[in-house]
Amino acid sequence: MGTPLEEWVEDAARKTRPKQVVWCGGSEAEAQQMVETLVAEGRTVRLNERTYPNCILHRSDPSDVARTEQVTFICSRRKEDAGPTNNWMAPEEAKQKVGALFDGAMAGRTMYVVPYLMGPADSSMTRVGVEVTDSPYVVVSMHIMARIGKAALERIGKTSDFVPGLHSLGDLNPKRRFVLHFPEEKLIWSIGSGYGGNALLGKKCFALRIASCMAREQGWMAEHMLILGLEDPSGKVTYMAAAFPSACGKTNMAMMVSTLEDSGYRVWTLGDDIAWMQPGPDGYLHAINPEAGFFGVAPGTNALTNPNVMAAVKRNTIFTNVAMTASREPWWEGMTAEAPPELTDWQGHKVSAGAQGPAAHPNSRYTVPARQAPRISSHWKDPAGVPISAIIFGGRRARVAPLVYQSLNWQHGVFVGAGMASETTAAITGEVGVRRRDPMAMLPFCGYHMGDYFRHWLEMGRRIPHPPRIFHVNWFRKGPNGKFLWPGYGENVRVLKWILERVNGKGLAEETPIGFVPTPQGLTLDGLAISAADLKEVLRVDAADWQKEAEEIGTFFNKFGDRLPPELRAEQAHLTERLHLVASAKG
Ligand code: OXD
Ligand code: MN
Repeated sequence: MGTPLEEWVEDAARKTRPKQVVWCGGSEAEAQQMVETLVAEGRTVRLNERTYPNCILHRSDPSDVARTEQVTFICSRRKEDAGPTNNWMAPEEAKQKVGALFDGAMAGRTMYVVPYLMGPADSSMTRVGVEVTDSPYVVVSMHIMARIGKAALERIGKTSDFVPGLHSLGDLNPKRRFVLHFPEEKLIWSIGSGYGGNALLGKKCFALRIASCMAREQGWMAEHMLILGLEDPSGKVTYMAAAFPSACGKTNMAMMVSTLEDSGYRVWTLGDDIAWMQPGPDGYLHAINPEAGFFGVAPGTNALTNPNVMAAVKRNTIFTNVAMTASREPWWEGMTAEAPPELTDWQGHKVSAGAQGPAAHPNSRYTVPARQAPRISSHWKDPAGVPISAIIFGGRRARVAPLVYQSLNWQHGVFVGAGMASETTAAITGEVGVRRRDPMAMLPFCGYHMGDYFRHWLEMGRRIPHPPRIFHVNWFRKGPNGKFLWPGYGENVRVLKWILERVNGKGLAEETPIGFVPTPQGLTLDGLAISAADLKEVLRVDAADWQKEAEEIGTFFNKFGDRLPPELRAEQAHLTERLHLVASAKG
């Protein structure tokens, strides 16, 4: 009898029938060998070794370029435990139907066994996973995104304390693509896709969907949040976590180069996508970044929007579905003002200037080690995590939501997160620019009933003696002319500075029906060219718009039936009441 891990791997091999099984240790030599394999397969090229040392460009199957939520399932025993926002399949049916697709799926291929840690090796918040996969691209990506090898194996030892993840590319046919989560068993099965969010099982599948279930059972939180530290002129660093839907700028925000550096406000990076948080002995909510790399959206990234990542991706980086210049450098729309005259597009076709359509896929990505971020915080691997003083929710809203507001208290903050909405982006397959409710930016990632998830948030608030203050931001509000009102990027530090002041009981604010909104004097605006009219507009709370919003949130809440915590229904009623009061005072 082998260990539970050995037995599970043997089972997986018996089912998928690979020609060989290779255990991965995470060494550099292993990564290089994997790159050789990828290059030989023909969809991967090495980039300019002088300007982009140790960087590769991988071109995925054109049908496999984003997360596919329609084939992502929560396979809980009871349908009602998956809730109304998840696709559900019965575990037995899933095992049968998708099990059949795994039969012989690795024939003629190599099965790689990747033991990995989510979190620093010496943290009690860290959890272990093992992914078996037939994709060398997944292995090289996991080398960057997680901590692979010995430390994970040592932690598992003879126990069954690991999250198993079975992955195969299958035949890459979207009709035979499934991403399955078994929350009771803490098991993941993914077939038919090599795309990051579907195939790097440590990320969305484990660190969010399965971890959200573990977190609820064990009294912690697994959230779709970046983590950053804001240093003030005294040198004190205040930590904040922020949740935004996919491709709404979390990586840019986490790596922000503050435009207030000269006055002593500097941003430190800890994580760009996922935060695991647990109350610490000091009574604060502590966060770790379970990942070790960033899987960021390339288009629109440039020396202005994210100079830090532009420096970071100059070495040891995997580019996926970007375009390539004649000198074998990566390129994407928005990287430079003008496209280079000659390009190879994301599908490997030569295109010339003025060609139709983007040369890089709108969801093309870079995968870069976190340690390469120029402003990586010295605490990013701290086993105790960092104490979080502010939680920030945000979405892409052309209207309604002001630049920033502070919730009235934790319960109201949970309501703000639960009612969040955003316009969809290219990170998921489907229509772009459609507004959808995306509570806490977890709509695609919560592994259980969202009504219970809201309840867990409320419960956590009661358990944290010094809970973070909760805010909402919107960098994307537009004026009547359709132009963005706020410059964004490094200027967003002005909003973070206000948040910091509010956390410290300062910061000028007006109490509105939706919460505390900065007064125009409350924001530090020196050196910023924004007209008084635009400033007023970006901070404006329109009662009529918000009445409609409150109604829509109410309708959305109906989905959750009696699993919606009554506290949230009460918050919605209070908001409506406050809006009425303001409207009648004006009228
Ligand atoms: C991501 C996503 O890749 O949210 O982080 O889709
Ligand atoms: Mn994400």
